[in-house]
Amino acid sequence: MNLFNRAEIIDQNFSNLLNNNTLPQSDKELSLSDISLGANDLISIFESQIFSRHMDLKARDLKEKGQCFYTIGSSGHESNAVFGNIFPFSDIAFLHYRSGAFFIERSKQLDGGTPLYDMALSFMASSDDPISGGRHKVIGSKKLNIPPQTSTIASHIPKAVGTAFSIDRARDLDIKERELEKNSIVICSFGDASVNHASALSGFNTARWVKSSGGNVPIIFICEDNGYGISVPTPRDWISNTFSNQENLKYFYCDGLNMLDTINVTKEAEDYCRLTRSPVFLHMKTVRLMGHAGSDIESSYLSIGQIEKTEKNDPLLHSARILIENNCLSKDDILKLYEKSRNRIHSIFEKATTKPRITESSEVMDTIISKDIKTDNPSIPNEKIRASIFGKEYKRLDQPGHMAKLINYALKDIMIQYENTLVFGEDVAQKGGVYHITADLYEKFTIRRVFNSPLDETSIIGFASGLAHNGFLPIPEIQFLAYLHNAEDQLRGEAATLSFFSQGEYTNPMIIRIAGLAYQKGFGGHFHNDNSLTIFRDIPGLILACPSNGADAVRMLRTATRQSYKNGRIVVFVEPIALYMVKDLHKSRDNKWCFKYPDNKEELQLGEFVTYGRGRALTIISYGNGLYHSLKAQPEIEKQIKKKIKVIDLCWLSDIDIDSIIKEIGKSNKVLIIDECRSSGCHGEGLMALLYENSKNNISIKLHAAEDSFIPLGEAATSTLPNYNTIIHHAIELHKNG
Ligand SMILES: Cc1ncc(C[n+]2csc(CCOP(=O)(O)OP(=O)(O)O)c2C)c(N)n1
Repeated sequence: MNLFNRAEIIDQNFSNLLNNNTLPQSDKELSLSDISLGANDLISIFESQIFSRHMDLKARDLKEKGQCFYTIGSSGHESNAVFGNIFPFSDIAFLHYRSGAFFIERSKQLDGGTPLYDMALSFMASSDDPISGGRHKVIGSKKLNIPPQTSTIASHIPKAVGTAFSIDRARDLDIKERELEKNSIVICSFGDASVNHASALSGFNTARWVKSSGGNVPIIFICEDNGYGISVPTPRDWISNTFSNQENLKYFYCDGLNMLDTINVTKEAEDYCRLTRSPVFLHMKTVRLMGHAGSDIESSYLSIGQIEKTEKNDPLLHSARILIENNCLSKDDILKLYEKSRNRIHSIFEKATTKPRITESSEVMDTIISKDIKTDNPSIPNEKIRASIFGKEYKRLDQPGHMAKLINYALKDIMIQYENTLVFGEDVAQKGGVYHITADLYEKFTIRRVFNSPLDETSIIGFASGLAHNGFLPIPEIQFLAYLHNAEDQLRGEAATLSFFSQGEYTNPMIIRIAGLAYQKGFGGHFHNDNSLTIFRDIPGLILACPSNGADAVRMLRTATRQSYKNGRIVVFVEPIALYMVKDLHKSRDNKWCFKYPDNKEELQLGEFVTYGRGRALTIISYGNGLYHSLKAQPEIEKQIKKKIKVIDLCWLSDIDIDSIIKEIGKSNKVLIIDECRSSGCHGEGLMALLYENSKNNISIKLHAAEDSFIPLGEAATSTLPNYNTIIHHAIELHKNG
């Protein structure tokens, strides 16, 4: 026997210790009569534990033969089958990656499933895998109410909290898009090392914060504590010391080796959570077998004695003893069940190895964007309803206004039209946001739809993602662009990948409004003037909007909402702070940057851009503040070169319709791109590449972007940015020499 092949040893231990009557004992004396489940349930749970174990063993074997992409197993954690039995499948479950037994046991609640085969297909990364279509080995199923999770530990916790909050809120608001049952709760499991992660702490904290503020958060956090995070031991009593005494987080402990104890405590935890609609922390102590993952050699950081001691405490051995002691199964029955399960898993996995895999990039990318998740958008509200919501403002809608006012109007109309929208973020409710963009939405739509979040961007984006799992269309606000980076993973790693990993079966539409960009004099320095949108450039499927004026902002916000509602798209809507209150373009009181609120049907379609002027001598392409400053410079440029030019406002920084832009540039073969963002990695850089690649004409392009600098406070605040003079300078140079 190979000492390093612990799989073989663990497998043989099962039959040997059973045959020798040397099964491990438990400290807790419990019997069938102490629990509320019957013998059949125990047998079912045990069977799911065995299936899960054989999957790990078989997958290891196939991995060695190069036929399987096995990465991480469930061995030692099989008591999570108890959770799969106790929690009805109507309780949505955001699961730890060691949840094989949970998945199998939950699937027994539905007739006609093929969970073993489906999981085998996922291990094999086959395109037949019903959940990820061969894109990742994930545990997930739409039917079983288990959204697949990414490999990033703890990152599912903030969204699970959002989903928990959504359950009672969707019931109270009676939104028609609601997906989860009224009295359901959320299951969210993870490992003991993961609880240290900022995302996890963000989730626990938000759940408690919301409960303390009067909201309901029916969630059971399940910590499956095997004592290690890969090779790093969790300090003794760390989990109980940290979580057993937190307000609004009821702590339960169970012995994960003893299925009877796990059943009893889980039932208690469930009753408490379902009844009180409060967060619960269920701490299940268990062991980890066969190391962290396929490639992990435990003996490099644990002694053989330690490894063997753990293996003797295999939860399957404990379960076998419990079933024998309670006369549910005999030793022979168990041995037969064990071998029969081995054969079944063997043939299922062998079959799965023959199934197709995705090969083409087009197939891979097919699910990045989901389409038509809803048939239709809600209809535009009638004027009576609008008049009652807008109140005194209704008559003023025709009067030209600045961007801040117009976005506020648009949000009101959107909230009337889309009853499943929620607006939340830091200070957005009573205060109406730092810039009053959400002013009086709270009064008009009540705290149920407009509420303040805790001061935590991770929780804001995670919350949005979780709300969207239950039919809401969240419109979260990030107070300043620089602070989005605190929450980056919730957008980039989580929200943006959900459709990809679930073949569009799960989506988390949202419109994230972010106040940002530079050109504010005398306010904030770098962190309130952050001028980089690079983070959004490489997120597949993300829609990025950056309007330059109120009327376009309104039209774009409507398109964004429609796209999000109907196609599940994630939209980042960047609002240039410096333009919020701007009314004039060329001179004081000319009111040329004030616009009438567009008719409720008007939109600016994805990829559509706006052109100012028809001249051919030069084309300036820009967006946001850069566009505003380019338009200011346009008359002077035209005066100096004695020719007319045109200025294009990109409006959308994703979904760029390059063919139409090239057509618009037409015969003018000189293009000046003005980008207010830092030069390295800015969108202008990408646009320049696109133009060079796609243009058939000989074309001269100059990118005038901001310096690769942070923004200082005071006089020099705009010194690193394109401005009126530099734009004129570059335009003339390009016209002359380009
Ligand atoms: C954010 C993040 N950092 C690092 C990793 C690499 N990693 C994967 S699993 C793991 C250990 C997790 O331990 P624990 O939460 O105790 O769960 P266990 O694997 O023991 O069940 C680490 C560090 C990761 N997946 N995600």
